[in-house]
Amino acid sequence: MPSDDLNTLRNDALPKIGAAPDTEALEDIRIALLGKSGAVTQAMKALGGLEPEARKARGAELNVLKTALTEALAARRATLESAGLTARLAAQRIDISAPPRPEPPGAIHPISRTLDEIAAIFGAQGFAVKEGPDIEDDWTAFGALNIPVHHPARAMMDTFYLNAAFGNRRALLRPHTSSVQTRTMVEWARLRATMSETPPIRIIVPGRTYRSDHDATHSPMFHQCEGLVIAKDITLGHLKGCLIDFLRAYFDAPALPVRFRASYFPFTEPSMEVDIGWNRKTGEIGKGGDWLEILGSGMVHANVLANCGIDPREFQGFAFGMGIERITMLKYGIADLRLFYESDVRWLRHYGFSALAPAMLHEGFER
Ligand code: 2NL
Repeated sequence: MPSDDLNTLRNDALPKIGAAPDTEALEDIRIALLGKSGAVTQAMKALGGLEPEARKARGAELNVLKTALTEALAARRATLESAGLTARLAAQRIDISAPPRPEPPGAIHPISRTLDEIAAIFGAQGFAVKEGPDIEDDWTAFGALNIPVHHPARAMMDTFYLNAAFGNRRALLRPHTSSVQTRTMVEWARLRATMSETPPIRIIVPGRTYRSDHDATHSPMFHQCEGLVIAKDITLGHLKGCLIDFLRAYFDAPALPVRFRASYFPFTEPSMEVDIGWNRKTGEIGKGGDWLEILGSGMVHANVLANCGIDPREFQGFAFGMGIERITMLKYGIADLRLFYESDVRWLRHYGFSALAPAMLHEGFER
């Protein structure tokens, strides 16, 4: 049975704690009981003046009392705090019936639009889109492509080399997306060794490329799209049909004149530039007696196939490459390449495309 004074203290304190109207009042009660000069604290200090036997008994009583008060204080605090939160939530309710402020719709960048259109057109021809790293090694970007170490093409491409290496291969920023085709062929040749049947390679490779070059028509970062088809029976006829269809769909000109002109690339043999008909004076595409170079293409060089582990006596194929900025500028009459990368929202509003009208050219170009 606790001493009378402690009983009184308890019977007085507990209802007060339970009735504390807010956390400030509760804190005042806590200080009055358990603070430095609080009632319980004082009673604890007074223990020192008692006989050992009495001190032990009263000490135990005080501990029980202190625990009871501490628990009551915590319980009341929790109640007050949760009530406070409920009150705040009620007071700060958001009126979701208010009309939203209008947000200006974004626009698809012309480069993204061209990449979407290319994927849609080649997608309809059965091509898959492949991507790969922007940081490459010099074997994957040059060596495998029949461009030997001292070939002028390596210097020609003004490659950005990095102070890094992958084993004994130098790291660089890829100057074209062909390296992704190299990776695809190497992977495909490995897979083929484990399977009785392998589907043909039929890919396009859009992506960022880098060269140390900067003026109105060149940017150190730009975009290319290359394509690659490898199978047992692929001919130059497939190359021509594929690219003629692509160009007529992309420029939305069913009768677009297309010319294949002999050229040279180290990675293809034979190699061809692909020109389209246009009017040099008016810039109009599809009419007029002038030719405009659009693409590079050719049959994949036997050395390239062999470098990637593919037997050139069993397989052959074609490849092509084009500059995305260039064909975008031609199609939409954009004069300065540098504006592509300035992120000027006024330019983007003018030249951008609605995200609600995506490129879906596989729906048909027949007219
Ligand atoms: C151009 C010309 C071309 C290729 C790219 C290629 C890739 C492999 C094998 C063979 Cl892995 N060829 N790519 C072929 C011919 C032309 O690009 O004017 N690009 C902007």
